[in-house]
Amino acid sequence: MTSAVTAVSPAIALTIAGSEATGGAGAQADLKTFQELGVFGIANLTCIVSFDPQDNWNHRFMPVDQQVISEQLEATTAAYGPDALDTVKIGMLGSPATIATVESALSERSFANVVLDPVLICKGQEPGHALDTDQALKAKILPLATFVTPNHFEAESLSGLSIGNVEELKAAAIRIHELSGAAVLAKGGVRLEGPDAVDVYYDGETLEVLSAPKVGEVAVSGAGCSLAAAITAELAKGAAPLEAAKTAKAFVTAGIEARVASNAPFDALWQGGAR
Ligand code: PXL
Repeated sequence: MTSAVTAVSPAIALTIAGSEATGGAGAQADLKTFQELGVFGIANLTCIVSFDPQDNWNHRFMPVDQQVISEQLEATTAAYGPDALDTVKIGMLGSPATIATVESALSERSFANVVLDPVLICKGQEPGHALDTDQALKAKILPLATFVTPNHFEAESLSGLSIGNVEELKAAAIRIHELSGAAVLAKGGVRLEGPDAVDVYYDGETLEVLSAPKVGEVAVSGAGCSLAAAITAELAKGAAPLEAAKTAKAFVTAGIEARVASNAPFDALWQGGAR
């Protein structure tokens, strides 16, 4: 049914991501970020993560049935054609099966902007717990991405390089661009020493270091998700990739400063911090 067109239609963005029950990370962070930046947000869920407070806040992971993931993507892409919805963010996929389902949906219709937050592990998880998932993400989703936002661990894993300083972070960003063809924002975060949180942007032409004073030395839940979601929102509104990265970094810095205290091991970023 068609209703009267509103005077100003917002840009639209889709996140294909997991739910993180406490609202810090995942699809919830993405939707709050989209809304805050004036973008109509859509979330298609891949899994539900419920931390276990009885077991050191470990992740309880429940995948969404593959058929149900396909149906969400079918509904979304039918409701909004390529002109209305050309920007998608990819967060936690969590299994090789989900990666295959999402790959086929992405291949059926081209998106101008595919922002990949290559969630390999979450804070507090052991690296390498799901090597098959990591490998499938690299093989199937990374080549489809137009923008990738690896954190320190993910940048090491994707590039195969070890990263101990900004020069090494630059080398990793360049390598990941060569592998993917995408614009890359490689995040040093609290993992690199020094007073500033340093990220490296590289798109094949421009190499730029984005720097902001660290807000404490402890990671905040939702920072990575919100950064990639803010880049997604800005791209959906028509920003150039480097501008989107700069706006997103400022948004996340303000959100970390205004973080919400939690009994979980990490406080949660507040997307309203930039207001
Ligand atoms: O922060 C990475 C992340 C992304 N998506 C979901 C998560 C997490 C970390 O906990 O649970 C659903």
